[in-house]
Amino acid sequence: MQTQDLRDAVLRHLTYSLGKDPAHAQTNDWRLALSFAVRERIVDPWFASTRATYGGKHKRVYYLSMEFLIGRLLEDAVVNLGLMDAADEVMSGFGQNLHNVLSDEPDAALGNGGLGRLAACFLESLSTIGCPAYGYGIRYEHGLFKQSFRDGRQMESPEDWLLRRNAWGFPRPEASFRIGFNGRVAERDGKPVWEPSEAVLASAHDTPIIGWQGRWANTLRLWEAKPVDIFDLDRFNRGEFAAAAEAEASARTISRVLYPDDTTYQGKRLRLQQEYFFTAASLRDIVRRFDSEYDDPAWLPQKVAIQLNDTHPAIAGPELVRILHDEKGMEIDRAIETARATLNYTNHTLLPEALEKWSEELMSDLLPRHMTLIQRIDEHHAQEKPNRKVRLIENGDVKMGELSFVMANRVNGVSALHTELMKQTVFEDLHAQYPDKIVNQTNGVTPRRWLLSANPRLSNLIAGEIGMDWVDDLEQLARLEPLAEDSAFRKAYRDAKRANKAELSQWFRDTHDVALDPDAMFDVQIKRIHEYKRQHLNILEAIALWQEIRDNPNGDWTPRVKIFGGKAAPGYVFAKEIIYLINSVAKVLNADPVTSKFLKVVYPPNYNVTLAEKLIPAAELSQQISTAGKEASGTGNMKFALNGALTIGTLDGANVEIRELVGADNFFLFGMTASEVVERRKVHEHAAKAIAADPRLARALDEIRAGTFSDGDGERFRSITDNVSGHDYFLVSSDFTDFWRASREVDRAYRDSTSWTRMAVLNTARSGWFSSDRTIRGYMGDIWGASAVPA
Ligand code: CRA
Repeated sequence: MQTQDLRDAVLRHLTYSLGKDPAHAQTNDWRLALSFAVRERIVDPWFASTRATYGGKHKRVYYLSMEFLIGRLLEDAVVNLGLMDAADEVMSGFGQNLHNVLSDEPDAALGNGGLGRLAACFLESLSTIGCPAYGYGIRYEHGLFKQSFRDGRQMESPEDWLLRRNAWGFPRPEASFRIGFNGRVAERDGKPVWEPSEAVLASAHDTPIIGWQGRWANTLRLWEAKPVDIFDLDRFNRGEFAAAAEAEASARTISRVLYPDDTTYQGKRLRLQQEYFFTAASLRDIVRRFDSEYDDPAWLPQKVAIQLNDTHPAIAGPELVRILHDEKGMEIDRAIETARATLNYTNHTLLPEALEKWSEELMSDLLPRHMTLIQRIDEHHAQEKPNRKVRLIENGDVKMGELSFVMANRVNGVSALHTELMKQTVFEDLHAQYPDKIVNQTNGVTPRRWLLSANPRLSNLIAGEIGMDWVDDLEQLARLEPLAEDSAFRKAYRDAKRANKAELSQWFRDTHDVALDPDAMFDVQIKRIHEYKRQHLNILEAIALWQEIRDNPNGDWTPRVKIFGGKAAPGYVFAKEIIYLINSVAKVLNADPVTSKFLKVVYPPNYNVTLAEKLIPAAELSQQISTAGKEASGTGNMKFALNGALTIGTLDGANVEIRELVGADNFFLFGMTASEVVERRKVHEHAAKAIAADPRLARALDEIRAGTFSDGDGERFRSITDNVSGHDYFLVSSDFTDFWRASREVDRAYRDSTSWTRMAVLNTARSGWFSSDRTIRGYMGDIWGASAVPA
């Protein structure tokens, strides 16, 4: 019945929504027809969810984020609605392959990395749990750039996910707000009023996000920037064609592109405009919805919880105060208190270069009223904490982290270690003043996407043993634990991994023309390229290993394929050098007839959510090797452990919790701790000392300097070798020796496939805690005071 209905709906949409004759329909048309047919089934639960929220006067959660790295949506929706088999049958009936149809969808990359992907997992968990929530962000015309390699170097080209029709967004031109910039603060009846001199329209697009089993759906509302006046007809008529469209172009610029920086912050006017644009539109929408139900703005904190995803929406503090005070006439200190009781802030990084600051000059120019309100908030804070050291404005800069902290009811870190370090470092003084404000909520990942749909072989195996309850109660995976001792189960588990590896190898052959040995260990490091993540440590280890294999080609080596994936921010020169080095090393190693059967390095370009979904299920070793104290949490690390890859890692971010849960015996630990790192940096010439103590490291560096990977040009990778042997802030040299030791331990462990599989099973069985459902329940209880609506 389900199949018949779905078939009819697909055909109906192909014909009447897309105007295509089945005889001439292309994959893209079938994909859109299926998407519309599936979307149709989301609409009723979506409306029902909205009605239930209004009817029960439930508290709503609003997640404000500059980034939502959602990837493809069709498969998510099909899986959550339980339509996988039906869709497969229907598509085959039309002579289409469901897998090809699903793969045709552009990967919506409206984010850079972990922070954006976390937001996407959270939306899905909020819907699965049935917590009334909205995600608010920007509908970038171009998401994260496309990466390609030319002669080993990163090239960037614009991403174009909207070129083909987007099946998921419902445009809501009626939901538009005028967002002002610049101008001045005037006084009317003795009260300050902001009179902006420029404005753009924020126009909404809604995407329903359906939870597991279609019980609940929330909304992701993304704002598109449009001109207030479409077009200057006078100028056009005067023949000034380009000038006539200028206002439009400049308005649209605001939602044109995603800033491609990950954990580095760029102080650009456009960035601040983007931040204010989406924050102001979202707050107006939130307040409008609140006003439609309640008369008294004092009720706001009871009915609304707003989460600021990092400082990017930090302007929400002064903006909400402006709305409550300037527009609704609430007394200023009460307005500050009310806003503060409503807002919460998640910190995602301690890296100083990522902590946003805006010059007072820019802020006063672009948002003059907000600048005066920030001063007022600063005073309010001064009265509250007279012995304070912290100022919101310092050396001519507004500090957005401090502003967010002061304006938040709760501030959270994203792993236990990160939260502790927040208390000890960036927010030490503020934490002393508000000792109850900082709480921890360790990140999580949605098991629907990262296990059930990305890894059907493992999911089926699990389902055969413990049923399907784990899908929305991931700690049920603990029931697999005894099976680690069951040789038949281990074999099935190993077979599933082997089949995933074979499939990935086939993909590499088809798309990149490289042959991988599916019996080699698949060792994967996929994440943004950043010095603190230390992809250069990993490639140095590969060089050293290659040298040893060459010395002893008949040795008993454990075959390995090292897989890298990740983009570098276009302006991050050092990260791009690392990419170039990895590709250059890969070229030499893979062409070596003697060593390449033991060691290969591959680096597929354009790593994104879709590629992650292919790589993670096939991975056996997960590289989580950041300098301790630098990776706030990581979420890839959780996806790997869940899919049965063992971690080689430092005590950083959520690695610490992963190791605690999966057990120290099932985790390859190496490297300095966060406090050792701090101490080590004080050692004079620490890098030179580490190199002098480790001939392997010295030799690997010399090999680069000799030009082996650069056609004899010894200068090409000087920036890297100089850094690692010189300043070496991220302590690549100091951690190398222990990384080498742990890597060889991995080699030994891999050779005993029984015990390796046992460890892998235990990783899966003990990763249930890393579900984003658990994280969201934590936010609901500790931060938002929100509840799920009973079904
Ligand atoms: N780059 C952290 O570095 C963390 C995610 C999500 C990051 C990761 O360790 O897992 O956030 N920080 O919490 C960030 O974006 C602005 O800071 C990240 O994605």
